[in-house]
Amino acid sequence: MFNLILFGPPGSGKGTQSERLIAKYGLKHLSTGDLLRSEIAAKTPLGMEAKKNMDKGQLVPDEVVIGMISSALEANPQAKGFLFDGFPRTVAQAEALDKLVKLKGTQINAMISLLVTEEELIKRLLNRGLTSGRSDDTNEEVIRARITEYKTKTSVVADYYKQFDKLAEIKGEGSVEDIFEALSTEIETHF
Ligand code: B4P
Repeated sequence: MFNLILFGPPGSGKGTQSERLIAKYGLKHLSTGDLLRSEIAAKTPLGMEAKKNMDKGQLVPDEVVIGMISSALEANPQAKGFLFDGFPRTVAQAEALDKLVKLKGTQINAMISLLVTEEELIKRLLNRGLTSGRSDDTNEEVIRARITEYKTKTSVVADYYKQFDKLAEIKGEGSVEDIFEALSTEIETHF
């Protein structure tokens, strides 16, 4: 199995690049943001509770997202590998993921982090908010809160993988195609 984490702040291109990477490498895409938005669309109790955090730009509680990832891993026994997008976002989530993949007899092969300036992130997210219908993309205050959550709780997750020599960093600004090429080159060094 080949398991990859695509990492970066909100708006860094994780979702955009994930779509291309799963098509190229045949990995199963697991995006906690997408899973949460499906729960919201289906108006489940989990979704309604998560929406309160998401609308304020806050992270959803660890136990909720860890439970979702655990179920998704169980539901895909035939997958030849997973691309984790937007997960893990805290050290507790990273530790839980390590245990979950170990139970499956596998491991995380690499984390690739997309580096993008704050100014560019805000521009991209406000721009997406014009068409996405996402309530967390339309208000600059909420976008700034998401970036603050990233700086205080999520950025340390990169250090967690760095200690195991699994972290690579890629410039996330430039054309989507060029970033995809740089990601592909990096991924292929881990096969
Ligand atoms: P996510 O759905 O993960 O949202 P995101 O980080 O904002 O999106 P992403 O980074 O994938 O967007 P992309 O760059 O592709 O999370 C939403 C919320 O869910 C979180 O705030 C949190 O509340 C909750 N949540 C999710 N996972 C959680 C977890 N593990 N724990 C706790 N809470 C969790 O796209 C951004 C825009 O940039 C797009 O419009 C795109 O077209 C554009 N773009 C992409 N690449 C570009 C490029 N190279 N140049 C110009 N524009 C580009």
